[in-house]
Amino acid sequence: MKQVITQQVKMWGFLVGTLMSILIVLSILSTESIQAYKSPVTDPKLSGDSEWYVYIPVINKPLCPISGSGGTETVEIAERNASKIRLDLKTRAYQYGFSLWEVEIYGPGTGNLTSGATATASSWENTAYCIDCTPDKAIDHDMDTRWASEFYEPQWLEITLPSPQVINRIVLNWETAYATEYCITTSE
Ligand SMILES: [Ca+2]
Repeated sequence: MKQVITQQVKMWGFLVGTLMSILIVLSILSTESIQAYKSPVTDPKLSGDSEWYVYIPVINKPLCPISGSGGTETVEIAERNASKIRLDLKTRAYQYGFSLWEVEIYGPGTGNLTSGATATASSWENTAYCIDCTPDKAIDHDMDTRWASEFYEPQWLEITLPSPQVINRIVLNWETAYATEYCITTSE
């Protein structure tokens, strides 16, 4: 009997411990996600203005969800090294696809970093309404050309810079077919 009670105590102790660990991890992730979008943090490693510093790791997780309103949208993000920038487009404003005239990526004090970049996407439109609206049209520095997806959701667009860069701002120039909700993920 004593052995059975001991086993049950161990089992419940394990379950409670596991549940608490999950809750702690979820709490940390939620807090950091909000901070990354609402309150950009400068990585002190990059500032070089102090010999001593507390290391703050740049957590590279999705900025999500972001509510879109179309037109030109500027998304300020915490400084981080990135060579890939991915847009996960969740919901459409209209029954057509998603479409972007241009995606601009900036770092502190830099111009648009997409020169020499490449782009891929989940799909693109090639119809009489939008001929060869391929992903590269979103980074060709031409506001008269655009990438457009096929007419379903979700979709994604991924941009690869020629080399990792410090970035802190992404500007989306939407055609009429914008995303009402999307996420941005960066990686080195
Ligand atoms: Ca363009």
